[in-house]
Amino acid sequence: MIPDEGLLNYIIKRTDGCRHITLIDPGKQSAEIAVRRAITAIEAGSRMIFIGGSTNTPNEIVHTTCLKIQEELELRIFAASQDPTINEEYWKIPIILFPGGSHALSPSADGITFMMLMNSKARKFLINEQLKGASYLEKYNIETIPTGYLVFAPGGKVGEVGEASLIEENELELVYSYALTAKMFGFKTLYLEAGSGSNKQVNINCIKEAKKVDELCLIVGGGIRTPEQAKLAAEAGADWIVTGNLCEELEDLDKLRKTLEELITPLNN
Ligand code: 1GP
Repeated sequence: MIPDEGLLNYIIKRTDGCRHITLIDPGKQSAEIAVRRAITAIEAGSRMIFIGGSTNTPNEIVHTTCLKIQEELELRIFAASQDPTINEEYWKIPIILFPGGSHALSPSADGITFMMLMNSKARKFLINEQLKGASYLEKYNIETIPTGYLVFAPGGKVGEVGEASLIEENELELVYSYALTAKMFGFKTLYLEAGSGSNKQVNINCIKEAKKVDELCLIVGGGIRTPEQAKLAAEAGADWIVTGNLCEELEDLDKLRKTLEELITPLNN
């Protein structure tokens, strides 16, 4: 659901401190489970849902997952409209496609991280997949969030599949140049990625370096599992923290709620 202030404004505003994104991989769970996880994550304070992850998930599965989450959010918004103690806006949480290419799209999504994998060696991830997907996004009126995507060592599967020249933690000048280039291209957000399931989060000095470029909203993810790691990234300048595996591993929804609350609550304090 698109918040009243509009999708891009909602994403890039800086008044809230650091916020949290839950990444849901529709290839790893049924749509019903994805809905329960998304709702629990929102109750715990997560303020955006990314849909993506596995390579080659069919469009149909991605679409069903987006649709079912949107239907549940509509119910929550309706319930809130009948209850003066609940703010409807709380449930207007964007469902955003976080694709690995021009596949895995859905007209039910509110938007898409329209990304350039800036440190890829492959034309495919610099411009070709974007060319393939552009008409679809126009046809279904899916809002694009212009995003620079940088993969840091160790990089994991995305580093490998995306043929990235992985950025090492001491390459601070390079990070700054990438961030500057992202801004000059007109990207609104820059996603600093260590790779899903990585044993190392993006180095805090790299986050600080990217933060030196103003007007870029920083999304940081990969390997973040503890409140301490999330807090470090937030203090270094992340506007959004993404966690994926952390949520996928917790089948019990009460545990998921508690774990996410412990990670998200300190981000704004
Ligand atoms: C992957 O940055 C995200 O693109 C999330 O990574 O699964 O390690 O949380 P994790």
